[in-house]
Amino acid sequence: MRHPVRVAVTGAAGSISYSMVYRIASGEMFGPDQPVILQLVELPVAMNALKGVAMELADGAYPLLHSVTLHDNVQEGFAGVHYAVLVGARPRGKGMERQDLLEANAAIFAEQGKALSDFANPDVRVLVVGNPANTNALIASRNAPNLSPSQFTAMTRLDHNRVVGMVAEKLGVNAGSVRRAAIWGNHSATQYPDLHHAVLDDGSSVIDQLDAADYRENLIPAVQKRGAAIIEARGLSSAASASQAAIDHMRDWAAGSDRHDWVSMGIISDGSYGIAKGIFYSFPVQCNFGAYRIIQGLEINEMSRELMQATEKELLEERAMIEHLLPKETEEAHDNFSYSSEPHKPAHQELT
Ligand code: NAX
Repeated sequence: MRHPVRVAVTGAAGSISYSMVYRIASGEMFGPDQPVILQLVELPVAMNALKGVAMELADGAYPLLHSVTLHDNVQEGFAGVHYAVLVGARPRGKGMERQDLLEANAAIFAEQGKALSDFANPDVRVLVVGNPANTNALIASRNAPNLSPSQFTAMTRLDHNRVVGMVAEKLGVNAGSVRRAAIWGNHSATQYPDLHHAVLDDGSSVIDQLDAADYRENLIPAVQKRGAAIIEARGLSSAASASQAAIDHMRDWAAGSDRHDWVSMGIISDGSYGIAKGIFYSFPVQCNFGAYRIIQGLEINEMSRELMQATEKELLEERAMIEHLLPKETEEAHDNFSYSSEPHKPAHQELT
């Protein structure tokens, strides 16, 4: 039996986590032969609810669940972790401006980045789910001087899965047969779901089977606004699909993604496709045992360029709003980080 991996989840008593932690315990994130230790983190006010989550984890009698610890602070909650899924974030309150929201989250994610840097396993891999996810990932990584920015990612896999699901429905095919979709940019309404390179299992081009006006005027906005549509229908935000996306993201990052397909991840921009360095921007990537690699050399047409730049602009604006809160000393390292294509070992294999 392998040694267990330590997995921290923040916001662990919230809706997304309630759809996720049981699936981590059953092996869906790290595989059916990988035991896990769950280190669940919540705000002090939610510790009682978190105890309930832990009771249900015990009642699931999961063979892969080595142990569960509960924490009301990240310094203890992140101790020794190999993976961290940062779900908890400050939601937008009444009368709160975008700047207030960014600043409130900057304080949370700065503390979390620092704690990861100081207390997590040096090979930790971090997924930021809590919104605004891309800029929160930037803040966390800039506050983690002992870690590489490539160890931080923001979740755009839900957007990726959404466009795959929608186009599959439109073309009357199974979602599993749609490959090479891409999400560019921010996890927000400016994101660009790009189907220009997508193919079906039989090798046929997806974009050739779509009506160009329908793609631009209906499908792209439907993906961009899917979160709002779910809130409108359900009265609650997406939780099951968000949890699925987090599981897909971490599983592919840790174990490798399908080599015939791409996935989308919000990652530190290295300047690929002319996107400003140093922001967390979603690119199409392939993963190979703990490392990701941006898909290079794609032809970008005028429409794509325009949409990729619109979402880049929003991320640059978000960064400008919290720039004064970013530590200066990590700026140069961030902008000049070099991505090693040498695959890392999965963090947990080093333990065994
Ligand atoms: P909930 O409000 O149900 O749960 C959030 C939980 O986080 C609460 O239990 C709260 O006590 C806890 N929390 C808040 N601040 C914390 C902190 N500093 N440390 C530890 N715990 C903290 O929200 P839920 O529906 O689970 O959504 C969580 C986050 O995911 C939100 O920010 C949401 O906007 C974001 N989402 C991101 C998505 C993505 O694709 N990147 C999609 C789904 C979701 O909208």
